[in-house]
Amino acid sequence: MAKRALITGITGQDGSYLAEHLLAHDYDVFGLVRRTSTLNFERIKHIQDQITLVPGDMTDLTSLIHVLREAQPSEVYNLAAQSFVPTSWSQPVLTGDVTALGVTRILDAIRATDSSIRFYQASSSEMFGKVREVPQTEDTPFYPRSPYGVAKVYGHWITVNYRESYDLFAVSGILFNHESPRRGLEFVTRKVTHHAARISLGLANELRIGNLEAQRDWGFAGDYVRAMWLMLQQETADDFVVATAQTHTVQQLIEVAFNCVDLDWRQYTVQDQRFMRPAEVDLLIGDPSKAKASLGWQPSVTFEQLIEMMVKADYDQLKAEHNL
Ligand code: NAP
Ligand code: G4F
Repeated sequence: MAKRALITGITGQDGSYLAEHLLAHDYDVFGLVRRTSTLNFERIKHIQDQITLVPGDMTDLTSLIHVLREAQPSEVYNLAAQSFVPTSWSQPVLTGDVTALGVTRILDAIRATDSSIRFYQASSSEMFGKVREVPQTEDTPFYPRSPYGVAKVYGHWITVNYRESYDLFAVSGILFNHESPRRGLEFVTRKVTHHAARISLGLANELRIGNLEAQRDWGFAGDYVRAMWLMLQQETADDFVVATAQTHTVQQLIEVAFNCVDLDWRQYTVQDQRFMRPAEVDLLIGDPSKAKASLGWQPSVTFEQLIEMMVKADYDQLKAEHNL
């Protein structure tokens, strides 16, 4: 019999890549989707006839219980979250409700319906925040710097707690930033690659940006969903850092993206206070040794390849949209 998996956050960047990965491994894939007045299935429209979408919301425990009863999954991947860091300052209570308490709701729904379900929690390198050591490992203490980071720390520890309290197979993947052509336009990589493509096509004339010095460990989302799946195929439940072990500044990101379209980034980049954060995460760089040793996982796409892939996708899409 085919394995059944439920993905919360299936309409997001990672949800779409994970759904493709599970379909390729012959899973029956169910996706939790919340009601919206206009459909937002852009990232999954190419696989929509191969998956089953079920209505629900991470703020509504009853809906989660119904979804689990209907889908009867053996694996649940909890990717749903308010995931944009700046929004977590303007909507801190909502962020806590969805990104933190949502984890308890789905864990409790699992306990109430079928405690043999294996559970993956999408934890984040944002939990390291003002980093206590470099590089960051599974043992590095957390020091979150945003309401989003604080909510993810809660989600991480409630996952560990349910594993230890109720013997659930519940794991937390501490994933560093991962990007793709499907990344939301508000995140810095996609904002930069989209603007580089727009400027080179004559559709825009500047990139307004915040902190150029922040450093991130950026990888490809397609590689990272493979790590999520591997974590649920192990004999014992454990937590893993997933990262490339390379870090780059936002300025380097802009340089690489603008080089892809033969533009000098300095001529088009304007620093704008509106994109600065009240508290910044200055430096993230992960040590994925444990994932490599135990899961056999390693990234397959370099930073330069990732940015080139994203610029090209934006360029091709804009050209087609504007008949250029
Ligand atoms: P994303 O593109 O922002 O997707 C978030 C998903 O969550 C969307 O499908 C969204 O649905 C859904 N969602 C939000 N609120 C919900 C609610 N109340 N009920 C049900 N669904 C809800 O995020 P992503 O980049 O794919 O990231 C996936 C997960 O990994 C998130 O938990 C994120 O915090 C975490 N993470 C991401 C990264 C990264 O670099 N990408 C790194 C570490 C951890 P709508 O489409 O309806 O909005
Ligand atoms: O792309 P970002 O918005 O991602 P951030 O804040 O690192 O969070 C992402 O990665 C986390 C994993 O570490 C996830 F958990 C989270 O859900 C999300 O996917 O910003 C990256 C850096 C920041 O230092 C920010 O200050 O880029 C800097 N930045 C500079 N100018 C900007 C901008 N970020 C954005 N979004 N927009 C700017 O104009």
